[in-house]
Amino acid sequence: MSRLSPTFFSVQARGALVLIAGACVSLGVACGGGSNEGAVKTATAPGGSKDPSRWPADDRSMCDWRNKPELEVAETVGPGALKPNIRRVYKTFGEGEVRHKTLVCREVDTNLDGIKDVVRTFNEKGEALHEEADRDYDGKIDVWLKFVDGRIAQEDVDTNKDGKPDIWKFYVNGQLQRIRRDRNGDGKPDVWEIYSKGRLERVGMDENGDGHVDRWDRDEQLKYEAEAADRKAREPAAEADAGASASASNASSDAGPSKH
Ligand SMILES: [Ca+2]
Ligand SMILES: [Ca+2]
Ligand SMILES: [Ca+2]
Repeated sequence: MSRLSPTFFSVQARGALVLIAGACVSLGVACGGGSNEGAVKTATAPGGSKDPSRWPADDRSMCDWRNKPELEVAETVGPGALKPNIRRVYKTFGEGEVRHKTLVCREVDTNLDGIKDVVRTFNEKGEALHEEADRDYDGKIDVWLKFVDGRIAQEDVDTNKDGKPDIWKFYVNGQLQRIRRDRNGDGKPDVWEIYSKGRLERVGMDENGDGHVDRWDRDEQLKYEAEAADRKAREPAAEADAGASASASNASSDAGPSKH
């Protein structure tokens, strides 16, 4: 692969294939082998068009390459596209023997409306740093990814279209550890989910909006209530208890015969 050559309008782009495939999976749309154009049925960002001849001159580039002659820019045509929809920006690092050219930014118009909708940056070692994406193609970024040592560390998602994240996912060694969710749209988390080996272990709820967990998950709560009921059952019986213990299995059997 001539990865580093400025092959303008080249059809071959392995990285693009991977990226496009990823987009197809996450969107649940059929992308096929590239011959079935029109198979991608997605929204069109404002100013964009599904007709390549009407693509805007400004593709809303998110890679910082303009007016930077030291950078090398390559435009390629991805699968299913008739015009270049993938931009790669390369930068040369080092001097002499250690001089090398590296991909520092890649952006793709995944729904082929002429507007770039996902951008990823890379460091000098070629490791992913940051990604931003407009996954619902409304022209606004709704997903932000951060990478540490090239692995996913955090994913922020905007689900209510206010331009700000309301789901924050945290990863350690590439594995999901925590999710914070903002359910009432005040920009602050009120649900905390703790994961272990990728499985949800417990959930904390902030019900009164003070920013602190005041209730842990359902199982936890039921266990606590059962223990409380058990403690109460051991205490001397009070009239008020009859109603509360009615749901308990032993309530009806000893209530009837002894009293009447
Ligand atoms: Ca697009
Ligand atoms: Ca969006
Ligand atoms: Ca939001």
